[in-house]
Amino acid sequence: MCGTCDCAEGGRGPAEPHRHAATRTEDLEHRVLEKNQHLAEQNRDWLRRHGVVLVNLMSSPGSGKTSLLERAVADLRGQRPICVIEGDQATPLDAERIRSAGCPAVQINTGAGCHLDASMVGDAVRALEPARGALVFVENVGNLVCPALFDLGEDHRAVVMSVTEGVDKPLKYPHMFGTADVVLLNKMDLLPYVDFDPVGFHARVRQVNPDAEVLELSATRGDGLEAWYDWLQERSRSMSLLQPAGFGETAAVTVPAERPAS
Ligand SMILES: Nc1nc2c(ncn2[C@@H]2O[C@H](COP(=O)(O)OP(=O)(O)OP(=O)(O)O)[C@@H](O)[C@H]2O)c(=O)[nH]1
Ligand SMILES: [Zn+2]
Ligand SMILES: [Zn+2]
Repeated sequence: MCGTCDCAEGGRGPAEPHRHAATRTEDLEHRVLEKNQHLAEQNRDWLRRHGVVLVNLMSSPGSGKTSLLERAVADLRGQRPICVIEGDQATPLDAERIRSAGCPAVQINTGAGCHLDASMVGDAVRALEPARGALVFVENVGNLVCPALFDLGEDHRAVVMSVTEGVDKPLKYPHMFGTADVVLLNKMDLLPYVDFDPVGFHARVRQVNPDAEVLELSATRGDGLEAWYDWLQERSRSMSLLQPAGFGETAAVTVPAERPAS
Protein backbone atom coordinates (compact mmCIF):
# COMPACT_ATOMS: atom_id res chain seq x y z
CA MET A 1 0.00 0.00 0.00
CA CYS A 2 1.34 3.38 -0.96
CA GLY A 3 1.54 6.25 1.52
CA THR A 4 0.05 8.56 -1.09
CA CYS A 5 -3.15 6.53 -0.87
CA ASP A 6 -3.31 5.89 2.90
CA CYS A 7 -6.28 3.64 2.26
CA ALA A 8 -7.37 1.40 5.13
CA GLU A 9 -8.58 -1.13 2.56
CA GLY A 10 -5.07 -1.83 1.24
CA GLY A 11 -3.98 -5.40 0.61
CA ARG A 12 -6.93 -6.49 -1.51
CA GLY A 13 -6.42 -8.05 -4.86
CA PRO A 14 -7.16 -6.42 -8.19
CA ALA A 15 -10.65 -7.99 -8.21
CA GLU A 16 -11.62 -5.78 -5.26
CA PRO A 17 -10.37 -2.30 -6.03
CA HIS A 18 -10.41 0.55 -3.49
CA ARG A 19 -13.97 1.77 -3.00
CA HIS A 20 -13.39 4.96 -1.06
CA ALA A 21 -14.50 8.27 -2.49
CA ALA A 22 -12.04 9.67 -4.99
CA THR A 23 -12.16 13.08 -3.32
CA ARG A 24 -11.01 11.72 0.08
CA THR A 25 -8.10 9.93 -1.55
CA GLU A 26 -7.16 13.03 -3.51
CA ASP A 27 -7.28 15.14 -0.34
CA LEU A 28 -5.01 12.73 1.55
CA GLU A 29 -2.66 12.45 -1.39
CA HIS A 30 -2.51 16.22 -1.67
CA ARG A 31 -1.76 16.61 2.06
CA VAL A 32 0.97 13.94 2.06
CA LEU A 33 2.66 15.44 -0.99
CA GLU A 34 2.34 18.97 0.35
CA LYS A 35 3.99 18.01 3.65
CA ASN A 36 6.71 16.15 1.75
CA GLN A 37 7.32 19.17 -0.47
CA HIS A 38 7.80 21.38 2.56
CA LEU A 39 10.39 18.97 4.04
CA ALA A 40 12.08 18.63 0.64
CA GLU A 41 12.56 22.41 0.53
CA GLN A 42 14.13 22.23 4.01
CA ASN A 43 16.48 19.49 2.79
CA ARG A 44 17.37 21.55 -0.28
CA ASP A 45 18.14 24.54 1.88
CA TRP A 46 20.32 22.44 4.24
CA LEU A 47 22.20 20.91 1.30
CA ARG A 48 22.87 24.33 -0.27
CA ARG A 49 24.15 25.74 3.02
CA HIS A 50 26.46 22.76 3.49
CA GLY A 51 27.66 22.70 -0.14
CA VAL A 52 26.44 19.13 -0.67
CA VAL A 53 25.04 17.72 -3.94
CA LEU A 54 22.28 15.09 -3.70
CA VAL A 55 21.50 12.70 -6.54
CA ASN A 56 18.34 10.58 -6.40
CA LEU A 57 18.83 7.26 -8.22
CA MET A 58 15.59 5.49 -9.16
CA SER A 59 14.72 2.35 -11.10
CA SER A 60 12.75 -0.85 -11.01
CA PRO A 61 14.26 -3.56 -8.77
CA GLY A 62 17.48 -5.03 -10.08
CA SER A 63 18.37 -2.53 -12.84
CA GLY A 64 21.81 -2.09 -11.32
CA LYS A 65 21.61 0.92 -8.98
CA THR A 66 23.83 -0.56 -6.27
CA SER A 67 26.25 -1.97 -8.84
CA LEU A 68 26.64 1.49 -10.41
CA LEU A 69 27.14 3.02 -6.96
CA GLU A 70 29.78 0.43 -6.01
CA ARG A 71 31.68 1.38 -9.17
CA ALA A 72 31.31 5.12 -8.52
CA VAL A 73 32.54 4.79 -4.94
CA ALA A 74 35.64 2.95 -6.12
CA ASP A 75 36.27 5.05 -9.25
CA LEU A 76 35.76 8.49 -7.64
CA ARG A 77 37.69 7.72 -4.49
CA GLY A 78 40.09 10.55 -3.69
CA GLN A 79 38.33 12.97 -6.03
CA ARG A 80 35.56 14.02 -3.67
CA PRO A 81 33.74 12.75 -0.57
CA ILE A 82 30.89 10.39 -1.36
CA CYS A 83 28.12 9.04 0.90
CA VAL A 84 25.16 6.83 0.06
CA ILE A 85 21.64 6.57 1.45
CA GLU A 86 20.14 3.18 0.66
CA GLY A 87 16.38 2.60 0.51
CA ASP A 88 14.90 -0.88 0.53
CA GLN A 89 11.81 -2.39 2.11
CA ALA A 90 14.01 -4.77 4.13
CA THR A 91 17.59 -5.88 4.82
CA PRO A 92 20.82 -3.93 5.27
CA LEU A 93 22.33 -5.66 2.22
CA ASP A 94 22.79 -2.69 -0.10
CA ALA A 95 24.33 -0.46 2.58
CA GLU A 96 26.73 -3.31 3.44
CA ARG A 97 27.74 -3.54 -0.24
CA ILE A 98 28.40 0.20 -0.35
CA ARG A 99 30.44 0.19 2.86
CA SER A 100 32.49 -2.70 1.47
CA ALA A 101 33.09 -0.60 -1.64
CA GLY A 102 34.61 2.04 0.65
CA CYS A 103 32.23 4.79 1.68
CA PRO A 104 29.79 5.63 4.48
CA ALA A 105 26.23 4.47 3.95
CA VAL A 106 22.94 4.68 5.80
CA GLN A 107 20.30 2.03 5.22
CA ILE A 108 16.62 2.99 5.41
CA ASN A 109 14.17 0.09 5.56
CA THR A 110 10.68 1.21 4.64
CA GLY A 111 8.80 -1.94 5.70
CA ALA A 112 5.61 -1.92 3.61
CA GLY A 113 6.53 1.46 2.13
CA CYS A 114 7.37 1.67 -1.55
CA HIS A 115 9.34 4.92 -1.78
CA LEU A 116 11.64 7.20 0.21
CA ASP A 117 10.31 10.55 1.37
CA ALA A 118 11.95 13.83 2.29
CA SER A 119 11.71 13.19 6.03
CA MET A 120 13.62 9.89 5.83
CA VAL A 121 16.28 11.38 3.57
CA GLY A 122 16.64 14.49 5.74
CA ASP A 123 17.34 12.32 8.80
CA ALA A 124 19.78 10.15 6.87
CA VAL A 125 21.74 13.08 5.42
CA ARG A 126 22.13 14.60 8.87
CA ALA A 127 23.29 11.22 10.26
CA LEU A 128 25.93 10.98 7.53
CA GLU A 129 27.27 14.50 8.16
CA PRO A 130 28.69 14.84 4.63
CA ALA A 131 31.68 17.13 4.22
CA ARG A 132 31.38 20.35 2.20
CA GLY A 133 31.64 19.45 -1.49
CA ALA A 134 30.38 15.90 -0.92
CA LEU A 135 28.28 13.98 -3.38
CA VAL A 136 25.45 12.10 -1.66
CA PHE A 137 23.65 9.43 -3.66
CA VAL A 138 20.20 8.24 -2.66
CA GLU A 139 19.29 4.79 -3.93
CA ASN A 140 15.50 4.88 -3.84
CA VAL A 141 13.31 1.82 -3.30
CA GLY A 142 13.12 -0.23 -6.53
CA ASN A 143 9.89 1.05 -8.06
CA LEU A 144 9.15 3.05 -11.23
CA VAL A 145 5.95 4.58 -9.87
CA CYS A 146 5.67 6.64 -6.66
CA PRO A 147 9.35 7.55 -6.07
CA ALA A 148 8.77 9.96 -8.98
CA LEU A 149 6.15 11.85 -6.93
CA PHE A 150 8.31 12.47 -3.86
CA ASP A 151 10.75 15.35 -4.03
CA LEU A 152 13.62 14.57 -1.64
CA GLY A 153 15.30 17.96 -2.02
CA GLU A 154 17.68 16.42 -4.55
CA ASP A 155 19.70 18.39 -7.09
CA HIS A 156 19.46 15.74 -9.78
CA ARG A 157 17.30 12.76 -10.63
CA ALA A 158 18.83 9.78 -12.41
CA VAL A 159 16.66 6.92 -13.67
CA VAL A 160 18.43 3.61 -14.27
CA MET A 161 16.97 1.23 -16.86
CA SER A 162 18.50 -2.00 -18.08
CA VAL A 163 18.29 -3.47 -21.55
CA THR A 164 16.36 -6.48 -20.22
CA GLU A 165 13.36 -4.29 -19.29
CA GLY A 166 12.00 -3.41 -22.74
CA VAL A 167 11.98 -0.19 -24.78
CA ASP A 168 8.41 0.69 -23.85
CA LYS A 169 9.09 1.70 -20.22
CA PRO A 170 9.42 5.48 -20.77
CA LEU A 171 5.93 5.53 -22.32
CA LYS A 172 4.43 3.33 -19.58
CA TYR A 173 6.02 5.25 -16.70
CA PRO A 174 5.96 8.83 -17.99
CA HIS A 175 6.13 10.42 -14.52
CA MET A 176 9.37 8.64 -13.70
CA PHE A 177 11.04 9.29 -17.05
CA GLY A 178 9.45 12.75 -17.37
CA THR A 179 11.17 14.07 -14.24
CA ALA A 180 14.61 12.54 -14.91
CA ASP A 181 17.63 14.73 -15.58
CA VAL A 182 19.54 11.74 -16.88
CA VAL A 183 18.59 8.20 -17.89
CA LEU A 184 21.28 5.56 -17.37
CA LEU A 185 20.73 2.65 -19.75
CA ASN A 186 22.56 -0.13 -17.94
CA LYS A 187 23.59 -3.73 -18.76
CA MET A 188 24.64 -2.80 -22.30
CA ASP A 189 26.94 -5.85 -22.17
CA LEU A 190 23.76 -7.96 -22.49
CA LEU A 191 22.61 -6.27 -25.70
CA PRO A 192 23.71 -9.17 -27.99
CA TYR A 193 21.42 -11.52 -26.07
CA VAL A 194 18.21 -9.52 -25.72
CA ASP A 195 15.65 -7.98 -28.04
CA PHE A 196 16.23 -4.30 -27.23
CA ASP A 197 16.60 -1.41 -29.65
CA PRO A 198 18.66 1.39 -28.02
CA VAL A 199 17.75 3.89 -30.79
CA GLY A 200 14.04 3.21 -30.21
CA PHE A 201 14.60 3.60 -26.48
CA HIS A 202 16.25 7.01 -26.93
CA ALA A 203 13.28 8.09 -29.08
CA ARG A 204 10.78 7.03 -26.41
CA VAL A 205 12.68 8.88 -23.70
CA ARG A 206 12.64 11.98 -25.92
CA GLN A 207 8.87 11.60 -26.37
CA VAL A 208 8.22 12.01 -22.63
CA ASN A 209 11.26 14.13 -21.76
CA PRO A 210 13.12 15.97 -24.54
CA ASP A 211 15.63 17.39 -22.03
CA ALA A 212 16.84 14.17 -20.41
CA GLU A 213 20.23 12.89 -21.45
CA VAL A 214 20.54 9.12 -22.06
CA LEU A 215 23.86 7.47 -21.23
CA GLU A 216 24.59 3.85 -22.18
CA LEU A 217 26.52 1.94 -19.52
CA SER A 218 27.58 -1.40 -18.20
CA ALA A 219 28.20 -1.44 -14.47
CA THR A 220 29.83 -4.85 -14.63
CA ARG A 221 32.09 -4.19 -17.65
CA GLY A 222 32.65 -0.49 -16.98
CA ASP A 223 31.47 0.82 -20.38
CA GLY A 224 30.25 4.41 -20.38
CA LEU A 225 31.04 5.12 -16.74
CA GLU A 226 33.39 8.02 -17.57
CA ALA A 227 30.52 9.79 -19.37
CA TRP A 228 28.34 9.33 -16.27
CA TYR A 229 31.05 10.72 -14.00
CA ASP A 230 31.59 13.64 -16.41
CA TRP A 231 27.85 14.31 -16.30
CA LEU A 232 27.96 14.43 -12.48
CA GLN A 233 31.06 16.59 -12.48
CA GLU A 234 29.59 19.01 -15.01
CA ARG A 235 26.31 19.37 -13.09
CA SER A 236 28.05 19.83 -9.74
CA ARG A 237 30.77 22.21 -10.85
CA SER A 238 29.46 25.06 -8.76
CA MET A 239 29.53 22.98 -5.58
CA SER A 240 33.21 23.19 -4.53
CA LEU A 241 34.21 20.02 -6.33
CA LEU A 242 37.84 20.26 -5.46
CA GLN A 243 37.42 20.25 -1.71
CA PRO A 244 39.76 17.74 -0.07
CA ALA A 245 38.02 14.58 1.06
CA GLY A 246 37.28 15.32 4.70
CA PHE A 247 34.62 12.81 5.47
CA GLY A 248 35.22 10.39 8.28
CA GLU A 249 34.43 6.77 8.86
CA THR A 250 31.67 7.78 11.22
CA ALA A 251 28.46 7.11 9.47
CA ALA A 252 27.75 3.40 9.39
CA VAL A 253 24.36 4.26 10.84
CA THR A 254 21.08 2.48 10.41
CA VAL A 255 18.06 4.75 10.40
CA PRO A 256 15.14 3.07 12.17
CA ALA A 257 12.67 1.31 9.95
CA GLU A 258 9.16 2.09 9.03
CA ARG A 259 8.10 5.62 9.15
CA PRO A 260 4.65 6.72 8.05
CA ALA A 261 4.72 8.74 4.86
CA SER A 262 2.14 11.19 6.15
N1 LIG B 1 25.19 -8.19 -17.04
C1 LIG B 1 25.08 -7.17 -16.19
N2 LIG B 1 24.56 -7.38 -14.97
C2 LIG B 1 24.46 -6.31 -14.15
C3 LIG B 1 24.89 -5.02 -14.51
N3 LIG B 1 24.63 -4.18 -13.48
C4 LIG B 1 24.09 -4.93 -12.50
N4 LIG B 1 23.99 -6.22 -12.90
C5 LIG B 1 23.45 -7.35 -12.14
O1 LIG B 1 22.06 -7.12 -11.92
C6 LIG B 1 21.69 -7.63 -10.65
C7 LIG B 1 21.03 -6.54 -9.83
O2 LIG B 1 21.98 -5.53 -9.59
P1 LIG B 1 21.85 -4.51 -8.38
O3 LIG B 1 22.97 -3.55 -8.51
O4 LIG B 1 21.70 -5.23 -7.10
O5 LIG B 1 20.48 -3.81 -8.75
P2 LIG B 1 19.64 -2.75 -7.89
O6 LIG B 1 18.99 -1.83 -8.87
O7 LIG B 1 20.50 -2.13 -6.87
O8 LIG B 1 18.56 -3.70 -7.21
P3 LIG B 1 17.53 -3.36 -5.99
O9 LIG B 1 18.30 -2.61 -4.95
O10 LIG B 1 17.11 -4.71 -5.55
O11 LIG B 1 16.44 -2.56 -6.62
C8 LIG B 1 22.97 -8.18 -10.00
O12 LIG B 1 23.03 -9.57 -10.23
C9 LIG B 1 24.07 -7.45 -10.76
O13 LIG B 1 25.28 -8.16 -10.81
C10 LIG B 1 25.46 -4.83 -15.81
O14 LIG B 1 25.86 -3.74 -16.23
N5 LIG B 1 25.52 -5.94 -16.61
ZN1 LIG C 1 20.20 -1.93 -4.80
ZN1 LIG D 1 5.06 4.57 -2.61
